[in-house]
Amino acid sequence: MSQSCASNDLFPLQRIHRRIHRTRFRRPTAPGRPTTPGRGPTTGRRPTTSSLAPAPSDDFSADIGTTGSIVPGGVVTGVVNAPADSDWFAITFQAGRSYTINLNGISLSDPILTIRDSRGSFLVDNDDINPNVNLNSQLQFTPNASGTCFLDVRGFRSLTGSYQPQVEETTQSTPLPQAGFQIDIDCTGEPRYLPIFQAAAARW
Ligand SMILES: [Ca+2]
Ligand SMILES: [Ca+2]
Repeated sequence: MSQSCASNDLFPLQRIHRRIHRTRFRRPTAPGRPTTPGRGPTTGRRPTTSSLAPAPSDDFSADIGTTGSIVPGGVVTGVVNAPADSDWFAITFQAGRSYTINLNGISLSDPILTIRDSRGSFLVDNDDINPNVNLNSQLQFTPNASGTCFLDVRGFRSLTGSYQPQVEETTQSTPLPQAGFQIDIDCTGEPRYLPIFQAAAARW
């Protein structure tokens, strides 16, 4: 019973002692220093990484595994997301045909167009259709062999923005003559000219 009473008698003194102890070692708030939510003077925590700007994403890669593609007669839209960004588009050309590739900037004020072969190696490029007048790009291309090439789009220097390449087939393959045609020769002049006309007809 005495233990119980001694405990009751001493309890208020222990509470006062703890209160004094905490007050003595509590870090005082600097006068005039604004308190920021989540960054109080007693927390000492660093800012979380969520406050950092996210890395810019890219829509098309700059390699032969790109998901970008375009067909003659088609139009696609892309974005040069960063100063060093380069977007590739796969395209299948047919040998003996000619193509006109136009690259028009939308918000990208000065695009550059490059054609690469099936391995991604450089073939030809164009910066401006007319320097200081028309900064869009244009290439005329007649492949020697059929196959897949790549259109490489980037911005001049560090320019970024959206763009739109389009491909047009500008010449059609020459149709073969129909078999079974006949050539009639009516020679009314001197007979000595007849073999000449006959030779010409046989050559046709
Ligand atoms: Ca891009
Ligand atoms: Ca240009």
